Amino acid sequence: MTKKKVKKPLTIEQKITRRTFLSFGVFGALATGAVFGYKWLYNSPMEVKSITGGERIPLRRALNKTELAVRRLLYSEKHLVKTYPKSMAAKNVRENSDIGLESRIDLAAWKLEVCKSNGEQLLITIEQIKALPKTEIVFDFKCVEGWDQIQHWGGVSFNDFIKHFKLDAETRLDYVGMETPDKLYYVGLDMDSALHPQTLLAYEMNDKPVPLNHGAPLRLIIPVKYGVKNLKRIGSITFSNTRPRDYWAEVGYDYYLGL
Ligand SMILES: Nc1nc2c(c(=O)[nH]1)N[C@H]1C(S)=C(S)[C@@H](COP(=O)(O)O)O[C@H]1N2
Ligand SMILES: [Mo]
Repeated sequence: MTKKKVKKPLTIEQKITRRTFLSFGVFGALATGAVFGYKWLYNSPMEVKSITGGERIPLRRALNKTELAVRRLLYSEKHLVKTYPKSMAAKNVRENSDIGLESRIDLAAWKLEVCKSNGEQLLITIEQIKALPKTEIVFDFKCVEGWDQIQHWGGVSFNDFIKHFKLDAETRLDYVGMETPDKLYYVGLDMDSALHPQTLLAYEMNDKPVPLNHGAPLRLIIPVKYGVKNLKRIGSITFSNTRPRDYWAEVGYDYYLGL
């Protein structure tokens, strides 16, 4: 029979020494990790300046993912923007900036370009869009510059547009990008907001075709966002998992700009 070796209990001092040793070990490992992690981040390439204000790519990627996750947590497509009776809609609709509207446009030749993520491209006429069910909204349009106005818009809901043109697969991506035909004004939208039931591709303002200065022949009306995201004169629509470029985010405005 072998004699069982009885383990002698550690003294208090021994326990303290051992814990101190362990603590230093863990602390050392964490510190080394932090230093290498920081060096790795610091040596990582910068993001494309145009997307948002100049951050290391891995950090921006983490920030963007966190933002999407938080937005999804807080966001509900059931939360509708307040609407008003038509009689309250402004007759003299305010006009803000006109970037991307300065070049001449041949309304008869205009086609909406939709770029699918598989590379396929759709060219859609305004007649095709007007043939879809019409949705109208009267809501308080808000510009970050400090004005708001109750306005009446009509068009096809983005959801109906997606369904009709069989773009459901694209909606699994994180973002939608929209640009003017001359590419001078452009916005990026998170998919949830684009698919919000009140988001419209509008071709009517106060029951008449959208005037040139308000974005003829087709503009975006996205009531869950500030005015800047409501792109006038849409030329193209893209879908992606990376943030599309955004005119005002490039100079430091919040990318999301939700209300
Ligand atoms: N193409 C284009 N769309 C645009 C803008 C612009 O300068 N160019 N300005 C935005 C801003 S800041 C606002 S407040 C609204 C104003 O739309 P409105 O001119 O029809 O009032 O359009 C948005 N869409
Ligand atoms: Mo604005």
